[in-house]
Amino acid sequence: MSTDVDRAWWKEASVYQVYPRSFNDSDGDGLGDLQGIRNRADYFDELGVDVVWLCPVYDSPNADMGYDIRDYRSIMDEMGTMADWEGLLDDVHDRDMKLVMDLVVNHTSDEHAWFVESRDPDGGKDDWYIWRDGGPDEPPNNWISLFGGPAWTYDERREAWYLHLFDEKQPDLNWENPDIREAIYDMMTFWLEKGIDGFRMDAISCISKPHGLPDADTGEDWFDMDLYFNGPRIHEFMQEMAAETYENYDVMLIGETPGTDPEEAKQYYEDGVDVVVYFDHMDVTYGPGGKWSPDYVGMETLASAGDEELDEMLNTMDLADLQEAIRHWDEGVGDEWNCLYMGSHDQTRAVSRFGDDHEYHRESATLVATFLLTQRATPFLYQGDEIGMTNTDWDRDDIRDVEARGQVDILTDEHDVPYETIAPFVRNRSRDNARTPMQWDDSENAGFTDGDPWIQVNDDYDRINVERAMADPDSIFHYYRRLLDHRSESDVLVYGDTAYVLPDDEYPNVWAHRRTLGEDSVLVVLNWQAEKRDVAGIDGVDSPVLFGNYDGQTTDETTLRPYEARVYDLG
Ligand code: TEU
Repeated sequence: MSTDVDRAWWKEASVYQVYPRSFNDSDGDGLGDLQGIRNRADYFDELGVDVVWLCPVYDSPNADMGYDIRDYRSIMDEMGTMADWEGLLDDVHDRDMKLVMDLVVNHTSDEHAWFVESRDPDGGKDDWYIWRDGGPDEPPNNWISLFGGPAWTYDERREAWYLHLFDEKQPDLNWENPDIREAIYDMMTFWLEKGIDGFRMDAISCISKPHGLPDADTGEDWFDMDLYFNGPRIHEFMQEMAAETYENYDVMLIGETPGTDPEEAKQYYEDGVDVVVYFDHMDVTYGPGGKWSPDYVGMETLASAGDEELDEMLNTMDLADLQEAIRHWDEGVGDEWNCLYMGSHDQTRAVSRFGDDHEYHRESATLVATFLLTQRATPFLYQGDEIGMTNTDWDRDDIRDVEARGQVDILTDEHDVPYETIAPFVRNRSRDNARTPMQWDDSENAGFTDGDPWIQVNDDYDRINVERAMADPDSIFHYYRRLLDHRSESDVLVYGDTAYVLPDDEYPNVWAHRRTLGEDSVLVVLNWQAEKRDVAGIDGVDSPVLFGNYDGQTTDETTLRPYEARVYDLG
């Protein structure tokens, strides 16, 4: 084992993301809650993760499921009480794990007391948000929201426009105002003093807005959102935040930084952020039109396509693009560090997106696990991906995601497309797919709740559930558990440098990379397809297999089976 590495606990750690609303309901109201998470605290330990990141549990009217905060210092009623939260923190710490909290400070809810006062012309907080005067028919600039539709809403009470980069119920805070910054830093210190182990900083690259809020460039079918990200004062704010809040605490800082490239990321690292969350590897499955564009495949093609064709259209991926995304960040940040996720509460299910959620469900989910856990990056697991939860179909009325709802409205109302045509988009794009209740067992509602779940349960829960996964030593769950365990013992898997070996034309749909640290070296080969592939020509495939997702593999057998993943020990 080499010790010549720049060690940090948050590099060696694995992070497990909990979406509390959908994790476990203890009181039968159909919504997950803190006590529900506490009841399952041993589960984290059994899986072998080190950090639990909790999506927002603060008081909120839930227009964007907790990302619209009404009160930063209290817990949402449906989730429980501050005492429950403190109990959870203890439960996590008692198991030698750490707790990271979401920090949503680009915006608040429009029901936050600050905004209520800000709307009031005599409220005394008139410049706590981003307001512009003007008639009700003419928004101050051409910006559109990241969720679709205009980024400005006219407020009758104040007779002015306010900016919201996200939903209209999420007004953007005015970070130019030192009072707001101080109020946020106080709030952050409040949580740090409670003993949390880090923040996941939501949309943090959006907090500094360009001077004068100029119009964005547009074309016929595109809109340049670059103006929204990494504004002129971003690093000044980030440095001030570090100095005023977390600098003297041993915490993990995760910056969610849409619109950021590795060069920019390095500046965040200098500011004090430990890892930034990037999206490039998620975009590789979208195709040229992006996530929701109606021009993506053409609605007519979509309407007439069969299931298989649809799946191709909506979930295509070229391994070369995936490699470019990963490599861009790995090489781009140099000696700094990355994190990596294959799913989150904002994404669709990893196995449905990157694998085959039918025939090769287990094989492809474990291949994705192998990919995730063998990169030079802190791995983030999203709840349910460790048992291979899948995307599902959505009736229009069942959609809960504010983004998906907005985009569906735009497509049906402005582009006149029937919902049936868009439904495959919803199955393959909507964030609701990640938010269906955690599938604990095969009892009613997958063991998530005794009441009416707030969002539909995926009906594959009789097959895909925790109880079943834990009872089967070959399950996806146990594969994750073993590989996590392996990674935590392996300096080369955590700190080793990466050499990108494949894909290339000779081995279509095969991924390979090597990790090397001093004398230690491993080779990861992933047969990312339903066909078998002989990989005899790849240097190192005659070495002993350290790890793999098929039973009975032999090292002299160089043909990889469907979605087979192998990690070879090169010595
Ligand atoms: O997401 C920020 C962000 O960049 C989103 O545009 C993200 O790309 C989108 O949700 C993908 O569809 C964060 C949170 O993770 C998300 O859940 C919130 O809705 C959003 O901020 C607003 O707080």
